[in-house]
Amino acid sequence: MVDDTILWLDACQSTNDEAAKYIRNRQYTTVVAHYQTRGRGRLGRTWHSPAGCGLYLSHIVFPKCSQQIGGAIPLLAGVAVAETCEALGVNVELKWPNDVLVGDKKLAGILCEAQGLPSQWNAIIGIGLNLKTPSSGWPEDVPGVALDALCDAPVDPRSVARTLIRRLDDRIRALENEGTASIFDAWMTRGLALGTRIRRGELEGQFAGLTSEGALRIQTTHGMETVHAGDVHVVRGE
Ligand code: BT5
Repeated sequence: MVDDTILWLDACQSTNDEAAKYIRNRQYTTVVAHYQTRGRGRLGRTWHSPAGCGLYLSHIVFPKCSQQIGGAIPLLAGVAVAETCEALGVNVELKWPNDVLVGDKKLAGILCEAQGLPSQWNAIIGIGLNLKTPSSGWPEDVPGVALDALCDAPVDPRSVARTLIRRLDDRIRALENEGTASIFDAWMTRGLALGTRIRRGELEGQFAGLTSEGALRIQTTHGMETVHAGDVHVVRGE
C-alpha cells in the first residue's frame, strides 16, 4: 500500500528537507505537508505554500540507472504532474526545465535534489501543485493558478498525492528499463512547439528539442547551443 510509506505532516519548513531525513532508514518514501513555512524553489527562490492551498510533496527515489540518465528526472516529474492533472480533466503545458503551466500561469513547480555516489544515488523530487486559490489571492510576485479554478469537481489532496506518486514510480521504472526516450516523447507532446523563439540569458533562438540528457537545444544564428540549467523565457511578438 502506498499509504504506509507516506508521512503526512501538518507543517514543516520544506518537505524536501524533511524527506532528506528518511533517505537512510527508508521509513517513508514520501513526505506531504498541509503547509510549508519555508517552501523552496530553485536558485534560492521561495515556493508560496499557504495552508491547505497546495500539495507540497517530496518523493524519494533510488533510481537503478546512471546519474547521467537521471538528469531526466525533473522532466519525468513534469510528465507525472501533467498526467495527474489530465486525470482530473486539466491539460497543462510543460516549460523547460520544471514549470507546469496553464496559459501564462504556474500550476506547479518542481525542485529535484540528487545526492550520493554514481553507483548508488538518490533523488528527492519536490513538487508544489496548487490545489486551491488562496483566499487572499495570489501575491504580486506569484503568477499562480490552482486546480480549483480549472476543475469542476472538488479535488481531494490525498487522492491527488497517491495518483502523483504512482505516476512518478511508473515513470522511474520506465527510465530504468527503457531509458529516456518515452519520457522525452511524453514531455515534448506537452512542451513548447519546436521552433518557438526562446531566450536564456544572452542566448536567443529557436527551440530545437532536447539532448539525450534532457538539456535544451537552442538554434541560434551562430549555431546550435545547449542549455543545461537556468530559466528560459519565451520571446513573444517578434
Ligand atoms: C520551482 O522553483 O518552481 C520549484 C518549486 C518546488 C516547490 C516544492 S513544494 C514541495 C517541495 N518542498 C520544497 O521546499 N520545495 C518543493 P522556481 O522555478 O525557482 O520557481 C519559483 C518561482 O515560482 C517564484 O519565484 C515565484 O515567482 C513562483 N511561485 C512561488 N510560489 C508559487 C506558487 N505556489 N504557485 C505558482 N508560482 C509560484
